[in-house]
Amino acid sequence: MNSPAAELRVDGVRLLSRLDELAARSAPGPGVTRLAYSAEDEAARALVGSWLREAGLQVRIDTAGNVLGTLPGSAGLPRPLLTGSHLDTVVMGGTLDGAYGVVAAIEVAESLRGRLRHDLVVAAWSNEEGARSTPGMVGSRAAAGTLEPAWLDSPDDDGVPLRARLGADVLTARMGPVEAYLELHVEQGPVLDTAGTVVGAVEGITGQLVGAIDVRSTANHAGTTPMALRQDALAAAAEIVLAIERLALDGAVRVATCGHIRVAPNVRNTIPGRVLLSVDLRDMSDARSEAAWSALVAVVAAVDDRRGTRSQLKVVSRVAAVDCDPCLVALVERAAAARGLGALRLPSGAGHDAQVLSMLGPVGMVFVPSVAGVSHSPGERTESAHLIAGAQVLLDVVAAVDDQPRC
Ligand code: HGY
Ligand code: MN
Ligand code: MN
Repeated sequence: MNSPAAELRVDGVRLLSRLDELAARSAPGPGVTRLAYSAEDEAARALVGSWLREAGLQVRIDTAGNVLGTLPGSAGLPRPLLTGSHLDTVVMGGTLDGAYGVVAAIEVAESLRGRLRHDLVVAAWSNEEGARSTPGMVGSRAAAGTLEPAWLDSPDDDGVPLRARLGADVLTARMGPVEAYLELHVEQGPVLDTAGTVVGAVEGITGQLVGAIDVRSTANHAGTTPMALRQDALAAAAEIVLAIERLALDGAVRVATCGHIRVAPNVRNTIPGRVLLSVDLRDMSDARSEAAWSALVAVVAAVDDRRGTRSQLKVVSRVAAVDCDPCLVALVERAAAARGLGALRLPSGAGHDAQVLSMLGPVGMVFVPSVAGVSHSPGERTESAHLIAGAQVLLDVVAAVDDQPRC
């Protein structure tokens, strides 16, 4: 790069107004609901595509639904710099999770146009959140070449397989190696906000084991069936939900959650005959997540014995914990200091496309504080000054890696 990044500034006003524009691409209701492959998701991706073109990038949508903008570099180097995040949200999520990293990446491309030796690719990864009980990080996994073909044919909550949403050649979305992947994201936890520190230099990203439990029995009449003759699938599931929580409370795994439940036939006067539960286990040690899952399998077997239910458990997806590249962690700290911003090293308790993209090259993440640590909720919020500061740090890190790819 032929000029110090110090003189370069992102357009903070445009960054904030674009976040508001994206927030409006949502289904009705509290917060932002922009599920992968929904009309709202399509609208957001079209908007981002127009912003990328406005910034002078060549735009394409790959076979996994990733929106990719490319800014050619001056030196014809083999491996591009890659930055971005995702546009899809959870149900009733916030305005920043994912969208912030995409909008900031466009600002970075706008500011660095004509100044980079490397090509710069800006990405909006598809289906990071795992909408409708699909495995998450679908777009980035396709890019990294780690999308499991079997996932393409398993129906989601609406009975639609990924293959029907993405087409047959989704596996051709695989990308080549990159010089570095950098992602800017709100922390989604309380660490930076509690410490009063603006920038997080992410050291590592948590591993995840996502499971599904199908608890089956025989539905029966709620009025005539004596308690001793019941096989209540929901009462059994309630024990299992508490056992999931207990795994984390007893320290077997960092966090454990059942966030999604479906009951059949789900009517007041019928003893439930079937319950589907989700399991979300997270830890920086993949071995601990696996051991916690094995412990849960044993608990479910004991519940089945006692209650006469019949449960089936399966691992839906796994994503390994990854360490961010130490050079990039140090660069984030240096870029923050150069802007007079405090920085803190911390792990990410949330999963991110970056952990999947570590297959393509070194990854780094920049966090900014989430007020009260709230995320995946309409209450998700970050101070405007912090949003702009984070984008500035991302710009500086991209410029620094372009100058000096290896520390
Ligand atoms: O679940 C996660 O951590 C991310 O928001 N997909
Ligand atoms: Mn999320
Ligand atoms: Mn996210």
